[in-house]
Amino acid sequence: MRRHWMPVIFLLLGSLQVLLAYPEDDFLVNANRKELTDSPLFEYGDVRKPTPTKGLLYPRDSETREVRSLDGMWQLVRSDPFDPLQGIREKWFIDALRKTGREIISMPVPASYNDITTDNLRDHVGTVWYERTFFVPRSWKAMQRTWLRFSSVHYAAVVWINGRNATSHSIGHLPFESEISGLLSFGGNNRITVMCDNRLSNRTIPQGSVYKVATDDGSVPVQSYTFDFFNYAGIHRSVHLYTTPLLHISDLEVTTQLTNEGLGRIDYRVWLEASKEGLQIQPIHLRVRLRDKDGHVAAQQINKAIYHGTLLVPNATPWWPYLMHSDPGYLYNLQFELFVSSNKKELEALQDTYRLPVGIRCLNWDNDTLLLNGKPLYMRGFGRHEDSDIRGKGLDNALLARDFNLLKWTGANAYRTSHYPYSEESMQFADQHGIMIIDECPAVNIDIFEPQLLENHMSSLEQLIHRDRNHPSVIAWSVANEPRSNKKGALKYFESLVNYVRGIAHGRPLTAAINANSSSCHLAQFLDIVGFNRYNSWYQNSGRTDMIINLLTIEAQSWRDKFGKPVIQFEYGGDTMEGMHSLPAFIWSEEYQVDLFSRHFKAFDELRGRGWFIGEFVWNFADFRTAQTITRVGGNKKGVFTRNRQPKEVAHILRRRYFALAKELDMFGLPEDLTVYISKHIHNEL
Ligand code: GCB
Repeated sequence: MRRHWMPVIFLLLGSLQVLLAYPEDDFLVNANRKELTDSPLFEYGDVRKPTPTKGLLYPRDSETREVRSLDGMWQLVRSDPFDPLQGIREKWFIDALRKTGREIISMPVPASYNDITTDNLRDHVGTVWYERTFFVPRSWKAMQRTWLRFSSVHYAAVVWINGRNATSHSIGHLPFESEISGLLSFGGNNRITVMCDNRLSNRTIPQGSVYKVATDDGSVPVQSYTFDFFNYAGIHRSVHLYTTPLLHISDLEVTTQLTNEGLGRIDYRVWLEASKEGLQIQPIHLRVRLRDKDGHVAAQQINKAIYHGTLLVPNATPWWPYLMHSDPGYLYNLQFELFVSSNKKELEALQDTYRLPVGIRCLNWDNDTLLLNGKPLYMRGFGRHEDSDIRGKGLDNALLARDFNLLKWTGANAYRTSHYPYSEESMQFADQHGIMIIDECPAVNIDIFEPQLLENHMSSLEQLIHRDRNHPSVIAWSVANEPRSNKKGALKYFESLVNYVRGIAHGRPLTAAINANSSSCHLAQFLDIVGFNRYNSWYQNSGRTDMIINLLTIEAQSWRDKFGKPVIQFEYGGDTMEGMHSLPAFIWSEEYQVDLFSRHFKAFDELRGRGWFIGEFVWNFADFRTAQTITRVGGNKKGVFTRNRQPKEVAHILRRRYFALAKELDMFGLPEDLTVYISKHIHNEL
């Protein structure tokens, strides 16, 4: 009898816990913009540091691990926008969602849910519930642990397996995982239920607010936010099940160095984790083997009960960015093997294997420049978005491959993950193709600086750095995009934030994309690289491309004079309707975009000569969806490519510049199709 009641009590306690962990008041705040004009000065001494995340290695199969995807068609029901937690109170997770009697919608994973249906799911505010079933093989029960890993759910998620709470997470675009061995039916069918909440508040990263509006059909909650991209939501990236042995490698950290003589150095650290049963297993040896692209062992080490060390690699092949070397993106394979004691030979009882792609390179910076493998970098690239028709922010490998082909076609060597962490698959692609990444956390347009926000902001950076620290492509962390850094509250806030991030930055400089002025910004002083966003001849002096060069060079110089650090322009551009032409140029026309870019190029060349200007980033790579406003025609049209990834006229001009820079800086030959035959006199000119 007592046994019979146990699961019920457990479930009741479980849902109470979830409800308590869900502060409803945080979301339904009044969006009175007057309240947001400046924030009170908080004392940050008491801000709790976020608990560091654990694990999170990208799921890879090996001799000792299996990976299964839970991607595919799931089922979705939406909650009443005015009662987003009804499903928790009524325990929708206990049984199949169809038992709720609500409309069931077929929903692909990964994808944003917003643009899949034909109704107002697009603008839904609050929670939706996802569900699917899956089999777990019987063989997984013995001597294994099973983990459930989400690569990203936006914004917050609570997860149940077979009606029992498995995990929860908030902050979109970041992975989370949990062991679910104790919740599964091995050899049977299992049900996974996910509640996903898209509401943004003053404390979420990024911020937003939910308020009520009176419509013809009664009042409805509406999400407002100041950032300029659509707040897509849902299970945005892949969901995996994976197994590990009872004692396994749970985390890895590598840093690399390279000497002038070509000696590579890899410092590594390994974390192990054991289940209760695994505690009896005695790890004895760790073998770390570095293999080159052809599979030859380039270095190795066997440690007895020591889980950190250094590999030296004579004549290492360095990791170079695209168009800085003829073989960019060179990756080794670093294999970690854990052996346990056995009566047999010492390396016979293999317990766990994990392989990590590693690029050997060194990154340094000073007050003038950023150096990769001893060479000063000049970054030519883009701000981007994960955004496409129908899928929204859902991972799409076809789109990813197309985007990288276009990046390389333009001759770009870098991009910023504006304004949130991009998929792990895209980070792996960047490593492989030699594209440098300015890795940005999701703190876009933050405005009201308060301690709880700071804690979440710290956590978003901790999770980002933890996820991406082993990628050679990551050359800087961006701590924010366009925070209201001229406000009083920003000073203490960013001092605390940057102090915290310095301790975990893992050998990368800190930067941010700032739109305050150099005279009033409270953030730039804490950074290693000053990045600014400025829309000359667009938001300022619209229609006047003849005012760019002076204003831009004066502004860049002012950042330099005040902070004495390398400077990058992270955003410039103008909205352009594909196919709209005007001679002379008129704003929104393709000619205007060309003219605006060309004037910027001239200013950049002037600034490059001054020795501390180290990068130019276009806004944006492609057109993207935004909230509905009268300044956006179907979205933001500042793309060099359309949302469908076809070039506007300016793409061809930008390509000529980026390849000209590759030729000038790294002596790369120009692609043959950069120009078309015009006449025998001008064929070879750029
Ligand atoms: C900015 C923002 C970016 C916007 C862009 C624009 O400063 O950083 O998110 O999309 O301006 O086009 O207005």
